[in-house]
Amino acid sequence: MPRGRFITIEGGEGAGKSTNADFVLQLIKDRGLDGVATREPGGTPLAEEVRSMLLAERDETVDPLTETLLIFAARAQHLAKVIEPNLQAGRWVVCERFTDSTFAYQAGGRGVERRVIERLAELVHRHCWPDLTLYLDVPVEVALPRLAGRGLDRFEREHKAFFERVRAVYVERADAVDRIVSIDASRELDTVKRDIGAALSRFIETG
Ligand code: Z5A
Repeated sequence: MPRGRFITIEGGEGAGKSTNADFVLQLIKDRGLDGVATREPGGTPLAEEVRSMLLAERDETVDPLTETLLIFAARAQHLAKVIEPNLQAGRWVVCERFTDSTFAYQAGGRGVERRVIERLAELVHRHCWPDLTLYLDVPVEVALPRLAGRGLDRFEREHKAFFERVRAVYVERADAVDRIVSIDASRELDTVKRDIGAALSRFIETG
């Protein structure tokens, strides 16, 4: 049984990750391939509990290293229980967010040293990096209004400069890392989906 492929969808809040995750999974199934969709932080009951801890508003400020370690703890569980078993069973895994988010939010946003994240990634998933990452790029001033009218979590309450730093790291990684395909997600949803479909087809046919 050939190993499945690991596809991640990345981007800031309101970029359209959830909106496009099912679409990506459907494209994969349309090719006759088996696949599952999941997300981070979360994806297992325990990792979803960690997610709730991370997103909750609280009086106590959360130390950036604590936040980073919690994210990697959830990731280790998610890898062990969902990502690896499905890849080994030949299924394609479509995951909203993974370690590129940690570089963007914890290094870019919070100021955690990148080498800390590199070392944790080495420890937790040295042999399991995404095969393809679809990075949905949206300027902060376009993305934030998309969230209007819904309750905001601890991250979404951050100031604009935080989200600008997050985006800068994403853009830098999209330039530097071959597996990351940047898609302008500020356009109409149909146009974004067309580009996602094209990137996925290229990957399936050549990758
Ligand atoms: N986090 C972290 O810090 N470090 C890590 O390593 C990881 C995560 C893994 C929760 O993630 C938080 O975890 C996240 C970072 C942190 N914090 N924040 N903020 P999440 O992925 O669950 O949260 P999110 O990014 O906030 O989700 P989101 O706001 O729902 O974004 P989205 O999934 O990209 O957007 P969406 O729900 O698909 O779309 C939002 C709205 O925009 C919706 O009404 C859509 O209909 C609309 N939309 C989508 N695309 C379009 C286009 N093209 N045009 C117009 N409207 C659109």
